[in-house]
Amino acid sequence: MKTGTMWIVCLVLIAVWIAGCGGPVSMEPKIGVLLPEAYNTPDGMVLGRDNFIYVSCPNVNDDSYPAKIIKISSQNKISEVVTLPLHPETGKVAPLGIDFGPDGHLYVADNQSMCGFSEHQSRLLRVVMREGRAIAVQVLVTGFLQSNAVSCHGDSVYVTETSLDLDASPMPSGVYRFRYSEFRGEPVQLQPGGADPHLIVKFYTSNEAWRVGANGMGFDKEGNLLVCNFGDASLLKFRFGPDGNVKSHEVVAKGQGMESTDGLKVCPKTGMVYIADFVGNSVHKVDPSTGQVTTLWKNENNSGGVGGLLDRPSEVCLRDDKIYVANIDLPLEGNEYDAPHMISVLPLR
Ligand SMILES: [Ca+2]
Ligand SMILES: [Ca+2]
Repeated sequence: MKTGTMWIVCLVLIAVWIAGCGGPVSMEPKIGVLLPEAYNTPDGMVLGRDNFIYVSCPNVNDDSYPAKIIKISSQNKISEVVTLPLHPETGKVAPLGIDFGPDGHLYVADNQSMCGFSEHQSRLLRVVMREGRAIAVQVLVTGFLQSNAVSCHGDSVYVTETSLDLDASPMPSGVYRFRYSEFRGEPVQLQPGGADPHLIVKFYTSNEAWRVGANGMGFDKEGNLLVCNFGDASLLKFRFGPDGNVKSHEVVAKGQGMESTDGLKVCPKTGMVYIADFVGNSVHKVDPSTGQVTTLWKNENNSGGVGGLLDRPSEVCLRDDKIYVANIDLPLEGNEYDAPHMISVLPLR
């Protein structure tokens, strides 16, 4: 080998070694948690203080298996938290959004429209926890059309209502707020159609192809409310005044590669907002200070979820240095419900 060629070979080897040490991390999703048929439809997720991820499994894709909440250990092992009791009239239950309250109990949206019931039968439930075990399930609020995300913040629990009127165009949706102190006696019964005083935020979705409104939700470090408008593929921010009422409404980001905005999580360290994009089979990061969207991963529709590819992702959850992504795999718009059922993982960046 000539000296010049040797030098080129050496430089190439050094470049490969440097890339291997400090190059970009592969963003391709992997299977984080392979779910058996008993947990065939994963959706809402929240990280507990015990570092378990708590996951809602409405199991609407194969409801011969009852709806459950499960939890995922740091070694990605599955255990059951609770089997949810059925709605007394519909005979179904469909847990979606989930969050821990300051009392250590789980607050869970039961979205009856997932089971075909859209006569204001959806609810907010509380799973009473004691020493890591579920000991009771209480009905706190009834009368939602499509209760979806749940966020506990301060003295209240917030619930997104994905539609306030299924026939209206553009379609209204919004956010309800309930003080924990209201949950003493009988369940709160909502007035329909946006008339209830618990409704603090209302906005519209103009995309007629995806008539899906308020969806994922969270709070930033300053206590501002962040909400996804699914059909319009946007992230909204609402500020509160000193009286606790919402005083401003701004669009943080819209589009820029986002085809829908489903579940979200705010990174407690960086403030970045991570969003599952159900329609786009992708996961995005939004910088709320600039509104810039970075697509962290995207794959084609109907991937099957093979090898961890996204298969209609509906929710994200952040743990350690990973983004967990629940693939709800609903058979809509060209997607088939198919095995594997799973939670994907991506490196957090
Ligand atoms: Ca699929
Ligand atoms: Ca699948």
